[in-house]
Amino acid sequence: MDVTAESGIGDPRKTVGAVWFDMDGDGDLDLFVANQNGDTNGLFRNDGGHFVDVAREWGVEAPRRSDEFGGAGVSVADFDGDGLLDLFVANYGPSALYRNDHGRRFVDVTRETACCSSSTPRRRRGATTTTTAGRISTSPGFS
Ligand SMILES: [Ca+2]
Ligand SMILES: [Ca+2]
Repeated sequence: MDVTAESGIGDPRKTVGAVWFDMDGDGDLDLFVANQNGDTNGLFRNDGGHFVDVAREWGVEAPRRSDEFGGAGVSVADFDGDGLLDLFVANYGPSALYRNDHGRRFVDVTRETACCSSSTPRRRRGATTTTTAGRISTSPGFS
């Protein structure tokens, strides 16, 4: 039985990425959908089995995008260890990292965390990276 329409998730926007997670800590799974072709993202809060798009209120809508811009993939992790699941959106265009703010909204922390830069840092010639007992260390090379 297809419950897409009656659940509230039925959405005509084009997408390629989605992730289920409990964004507000109420014990049920909510759904983030990364959309394409300049469409805004969707964030469907689970209200007793019916879903309501709260992307704008929660700060992950990403409006005013060009037609070439879109979300390509999403992942969820508690990157700052505060017990709340945060959201990473890989985009065609600059990607975004959203910190979960007390299970009430997301805050775009892409810039302050230096996450997702489109430019690749240049490494000096001869620099080496080693992994010892799970720790990664990089020795400076020569210029
Ligand atoms: Ca929930
Ligand atoms: Ca967190």
